Amino acid sequence: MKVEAITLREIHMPLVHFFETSFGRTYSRRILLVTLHCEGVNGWGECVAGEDPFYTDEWSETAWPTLKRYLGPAILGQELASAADCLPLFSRIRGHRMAKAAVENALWDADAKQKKLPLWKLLGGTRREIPCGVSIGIQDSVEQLLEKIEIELAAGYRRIKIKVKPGWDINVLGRVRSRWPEILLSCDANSAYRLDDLEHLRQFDNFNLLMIEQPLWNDDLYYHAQLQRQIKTAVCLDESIRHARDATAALETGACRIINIKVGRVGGFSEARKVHDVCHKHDIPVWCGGMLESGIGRAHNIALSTIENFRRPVDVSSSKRYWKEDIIEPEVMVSPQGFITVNEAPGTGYRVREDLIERFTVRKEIVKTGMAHA
Ligand code: OSB
Ligand code: MG
Repeated sequence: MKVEAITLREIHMPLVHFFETSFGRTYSRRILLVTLHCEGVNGWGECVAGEDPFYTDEWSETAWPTLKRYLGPAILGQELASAADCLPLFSRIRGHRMAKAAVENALWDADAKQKKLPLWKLLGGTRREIPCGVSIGIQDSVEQLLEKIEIELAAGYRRIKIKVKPGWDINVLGRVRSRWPEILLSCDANSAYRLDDLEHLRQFDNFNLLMIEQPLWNDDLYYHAQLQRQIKTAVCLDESIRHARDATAALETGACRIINIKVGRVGGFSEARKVHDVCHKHDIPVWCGGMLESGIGRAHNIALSTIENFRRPVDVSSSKRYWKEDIIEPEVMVSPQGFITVNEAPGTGYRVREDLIERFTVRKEIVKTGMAHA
């Protein structure tokens, strides 16, 4: 596989409904797309960095120059036997895992297309049916949240996760649980609490939650280990897990009992697999998180979720929950039983709608080697 040219694009896509977490509200996404032009095949990747440096330090404006000046030139013109061959070429570049993942995942996509294999098989997946959950943001009122949950349960989703923060937590969980005592329910704090809040966090144990995701600092393992020893609810780490070494440290110190894998957060499919394998070895279940992706990133999350130890419902839900029109065809659909089914089609199994992408594009640049220019 040889990358002859790279198209970088920024597209704007308004969300059907705003999404609010403990760090803020998003109405519209700015998404960076990477297209690798490889000897007649195009590999597509999505950079999941946010509009602001609130979830991680990476954001849209750091990803663009990192891709253009470092990651793109590092792979252009190189003969790559497999997608993972980009890793040593990126090793000098510190951090910027979401930008790296966009490129590595696009290479996997190109490789799968060239080999005429489904991406999920190339990744070593075995599952054909992926159980899906939804992540529901903070709403203007509890009544609105209950209404949303009702809609998602009726649509078949198998797990409800709600976003929490101080002032939107115990009261809200109480209302949800009294209405639905039996559903699989979890919550995500996106680092909204401190260990001083221990007595408050203990109250989460009253709601039979599947987990509490990232209660403390975004970069912490140590205090999560202290917290996990003192609460019954399983802690799930999201932000804190940047790579397989973090996963090992988290599991060996008891900082969590479950891990959310986001392929962008850990720097691409290769590292996501390693995190998966570490967890599998420790008999710790994982599930695939979401970053309000367009269909391109969503299709990659689906492929990843077919791997064996993805044993909890994933935050990958139907395109129509996010977008009026998605940039892939068919759009992602979830069955009335709450599953996404993967098929045998080569690549992701979804066609990229370049016409629509062109309409959504606000900036575009082609990166080529100096030689290709001459
Ligand atoms: O913490 O899981 C998170 C979205 C943006 C940033 C962080 C998170 C999320 C979600 C959304 O929970 C999941 C989805 O894509 O539906
Ligand atoms: Mg999270």
